[in-house]
Formats: sequence, C-alpha cells, structure tokens
Amino acid sequence: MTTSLKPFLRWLSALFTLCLGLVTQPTARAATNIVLAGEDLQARINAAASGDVMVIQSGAYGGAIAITKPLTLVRSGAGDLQLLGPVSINTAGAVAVSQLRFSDAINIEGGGAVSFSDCLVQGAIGATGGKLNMRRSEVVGGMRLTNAALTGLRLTNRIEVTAFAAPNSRIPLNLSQCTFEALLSATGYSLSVGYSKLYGFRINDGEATLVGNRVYYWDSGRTFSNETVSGYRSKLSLYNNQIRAVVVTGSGSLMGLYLESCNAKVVNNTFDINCVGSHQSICISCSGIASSVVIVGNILKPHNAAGNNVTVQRRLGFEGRIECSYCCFPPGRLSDVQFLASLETEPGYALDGTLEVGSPCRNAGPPDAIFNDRDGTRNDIGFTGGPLYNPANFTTDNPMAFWLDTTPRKVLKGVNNTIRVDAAAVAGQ
Ligand SMILES: [Ca+2]
Repeated sequence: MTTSLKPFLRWLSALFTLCLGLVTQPTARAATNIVLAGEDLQARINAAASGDVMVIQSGAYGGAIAITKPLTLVRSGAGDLQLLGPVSINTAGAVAVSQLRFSDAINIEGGGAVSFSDCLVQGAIGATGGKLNMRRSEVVGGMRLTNAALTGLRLTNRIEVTAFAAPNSRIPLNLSQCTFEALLSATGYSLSVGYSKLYGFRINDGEATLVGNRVYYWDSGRTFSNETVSGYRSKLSLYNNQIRAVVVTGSGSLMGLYLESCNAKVVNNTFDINCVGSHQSICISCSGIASSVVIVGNILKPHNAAGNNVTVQRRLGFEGRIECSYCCFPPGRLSDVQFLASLETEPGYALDGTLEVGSPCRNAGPPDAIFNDRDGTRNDIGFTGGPLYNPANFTTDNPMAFWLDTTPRKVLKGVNNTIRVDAAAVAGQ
C-alpha cells in the first residue's frame, strides 16, 4: 500500500463504519404531517408518532401546546407562523423547531435535545436538564437554564440570561457570534464564548473562556459598585476581548474585570473603563484567596474626570499572585502591582478600539513567537494583537467542518492543534 493511499483508506473505513452504524440503528419511519391553518395543532401533535415531522402552514395557532415525544416542527409558507400560547416540551428525545414565532413562554424538561433554528421567542425560555441548540434565533423574554447545556450560534438575547448548576458541574455553555443585551451569568457551568457581543458577564464556581468578544457595559446612573466581567471561585481565560464600560453618574467603583478567588489568564485585551461620576474607574480588581492572575499584553485605560483611576487593584486581604507584563496604560494611573516590560503612555487607539498607525502598542506585546500576530509580526498590545484576533470570525456565514485525519481522531484540549485544510469548501458551503 502506498503511503498516499493510507489516509483515503482510513477515510473509507471510517465511512463504512459510519454507514454500518446507520443501518444498525432502529429504522424509524418518520411520517410527514401537513397541518393547515385553522386546524387544532395540539390534536395533530397528539396524533403524530414519535419522530414525525410536522409541516405547519403559516398563521396563528392558539392555546397551550405540549410536546411529549420527539418531533420536528417546521413552517410551510413564507408568512409568520405564530404559537400564541405557552409551549412545554417534555421528552428525553430530540425536538427540532424552525422558523416559528413563540408569543408566550417555553418550558423545557425531560432531558432531551431541543433545537431552535430561525425562531423568535417573545416569552421566556426555562430549561431544566438536557441540551439546547439555538441558531439564528432571538429570545426577548430571557433564558433561565438549570443543568441544561446550551450551544448558541448567532443567538440574540434581549434581557438577562442565567444558568445554574451545582459548583463545578462543568455543564457546557458554548456561544459564538451571539448578542446578549443584558447580563449573562452562570454558576457551575463551563463556558466558551467567542466573537460575541456582551453587556456583562459573571461566572461563579465554574470556568469560562472568552475570546474575541466585545463587552460593553453602559449605565446612565447607579449607586453601587459594578463590574463588567466578573468571576468568583472560577477559572477564567480572556483573550482578545474589548471590554468597555461607561457610567454617566453615580457613586461606587466601576470595574472592567473583577476576580474573587479566581485563577485567570488575561491576554491581549483592551480595557476602556470610564466612570464619568466622581468615583473610581478600575480595569482589573483582584480579591479573595488562592488566586493566580496573569495579565499579559493588555491595554489598561481607566479614566474619569476626578482622576481616580486604577489599572490593576489588589484588594485588602487578597492572597495570591499577580503577574503583569507587556501592558500599556496612560501616565498617572494608580496601580497596586508592578508591571514588567510595559509602556506608560497613551495607547493610541481609534473610536472602535483599533490601533492608530503610530500607536506605541504595535509590536510591543510579548515577544515570544507563540504570541505573534496573524501577519507574523510581533504581538500588538490590546485586543487586536496575537494569533486569535480575526475580525472575520464575527461575520462569516460559512460554517466550517473538519475531518480529522489523524489516529486517534481527537483534538487535545489545552494544546495548540494544527489542522491542515487540503481542499477549500465552495463558497456558501
Ligand atoms: Ca504586530
């Protein structure tokens, strides 16, 4: 056997195994049920068999809807398909819904996999257990997850989203290219949030990786301390996030990142924290015990008219280690820590946060090649520096699929894996 054939034969073998897997699955015969406007949707759902597809004509359907078996609900026609009453989904199987508008709340139980594509949910979603998959959908009434996993792609949430599980349960919550217009807070979860817009973020007793996000906290007035991103007894990794906060009036500290008893890596982020009122603006505040905080290549710009601005704060009683290097902060800022190889000068960035041509942050980040920018030059300080900064990740409509032609077929967590792409997909695929 020639070496060049081996990958192909491995692929063929895998394909054969996959096909074998398919034919040995129970051969469910899903029927397609056409539901016409004016029909009793609940009665039609009751009459359908597990695994059936309901093709529902556009229109408004009243009454509460209960789904207690695996089903697929899709819209027929270009008009709005609206379910006016509350919807409950309670099955261990899979339910898939696409192009529906839900006027009321959705309650999900039973531990199954529920997916929404191109849906508008005007009420709240409550989910206990199981797994939610939401694509190109919008939720107006907020989400409350209890032990439920969530994968979101281009998911928009208009109000607060909370996820709750026992400490360090590590239930996955993965979001990319999403928009959260109010606080996203999770307890016990393992979050990965990439290339999304956030208003505020909080993790307790869990872990979170935030890459390439724009976090913008804004408030016209408040009377207590607040933080834009915060962690409590958690492990956090922040790469290439643009973290901005503006508070117009009020008293109390405004923080970009607040860490209490956390281990954190904070690499190549830009903090622009502006408490316009009379109190403190703080980029990073460290508190609690048993903490290790590594801060590398960040722009730290706390500012307000009163001049009470802190780059990195070590709060009273903090027990742990803080390492800061290759950062840039304007002159005259207060700090409780020492910075190594850093610049005390105006970072020079435009309104959108990207570096101006003459910015001193260019090629002034960590010099190790592993931090190099995508163009091969030395790391730029701030959110536009380093290998993970890629503005196209906010906009691509092309999902990518990888065939991992390695043995065994796996990608190691926490290790940089190189995936060679031999054939580019046709545009749009
Ligand atoms: Ca560079």
